[in-house]
Amino acid sequence: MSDPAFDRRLLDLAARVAMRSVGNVEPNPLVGAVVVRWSGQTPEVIGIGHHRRFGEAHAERAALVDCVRRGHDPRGATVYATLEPCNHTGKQPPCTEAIVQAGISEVVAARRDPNPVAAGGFEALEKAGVRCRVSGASRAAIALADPFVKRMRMGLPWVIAKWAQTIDGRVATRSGESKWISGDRSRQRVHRLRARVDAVLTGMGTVLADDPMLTARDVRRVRRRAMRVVADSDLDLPETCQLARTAGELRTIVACSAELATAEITREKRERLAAAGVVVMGVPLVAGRVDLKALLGRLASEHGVASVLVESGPGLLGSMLDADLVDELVVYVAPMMLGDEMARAAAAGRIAPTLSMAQRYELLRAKRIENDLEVVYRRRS
Ligand code: AOF
Ligand code: ZN
Repeated sequence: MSDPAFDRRLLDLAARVAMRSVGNVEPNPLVGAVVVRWSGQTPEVIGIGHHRRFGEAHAERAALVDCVRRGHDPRGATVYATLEPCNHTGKQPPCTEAIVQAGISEVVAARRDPNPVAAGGFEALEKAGVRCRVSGASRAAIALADPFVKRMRMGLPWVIAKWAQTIDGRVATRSGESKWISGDRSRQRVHRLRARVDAVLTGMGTVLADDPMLTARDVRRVRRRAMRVVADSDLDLPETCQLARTAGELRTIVACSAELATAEITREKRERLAAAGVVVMGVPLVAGRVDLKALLGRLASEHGVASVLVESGPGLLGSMLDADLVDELVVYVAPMMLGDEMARAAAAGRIAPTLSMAQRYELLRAKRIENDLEVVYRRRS
């Protein structure tokens, strides 16, 4: 059965279940699958599964197990998966094997697996007589593997920038007052987000203005303990700030210029930071600032970072956007108006003097959080 409306419905469902495990499976992809039996034109979902935790069963196997547990026979059924079934033995046996053994007759996947080690699922399945096709009908199912695909192709983590703004797009008053723009529930959701990423990135401006902790507080289940990273080209981070004071408990990295990371004049400062548990990382500079792309690459390669949450002021965010390093925006819009052109905007960059040069985003989700709006955008590739 190949009907875009059904494809979308079934792949949307697979994507929705997979989303439950954000923060539990990375650096593996989020993957969801449903097993469907067609009676004429009507699909009956007889099994649902997703990849729940890094190292554990893949989505397709989980869906097939669910199908049998519910008393259904998967023979002749169709598997809708958000990612092409893997064809390798890693921490898990190949999904292709399970699919063939179960007697599945067709596989519909939202996208091919970009991992060269696991790829080739479609070819192996077709050889065994299972029909395979890619369906682009579900935006949610395609979007699910974006972080994984990016890391595979570019060796860079998935970067999410978050901020809270007024209706007229300001993140602080002209004097820098910003506590609080969004409501309690929105701020709680930010803590939950922090508990699902590998690193939180901020700039020295924010450290000096807010002295933040950047930890996930009052979160029921902390899925990942995010390291804190400060972009601080001049190595100014005070040893007395909250980040340095808690560096013994939570990995804290200060990224400064490669020169200052080894220079004699900073030796004592570096020793004091090291004694507090802060890791000093020397990074090349571009235009006098830390090369953010290089920083992200090293966080991925040296610290296994798959996702980064940027929580910074307009300066660092502007640089991140200028360099086109941000993949996703999570914006809280609070029902508040400043109407002051001197009040601060989210990003101070130089992206676009004309509309035709504007960076374009796609609206992924919007949700009401009490009186705020939580809006998620993705960079258009
Ligand atoms: C799937 N379904 O649910 C996932 C897949 O080390 P392993 O055995 O867990 O394999 C990880 C690789 O398998 C991962 O990099 C990706 O290519 C694929 N992940 N594949 O069919 C899943 N998580
Ligand atoms: Zn698999």
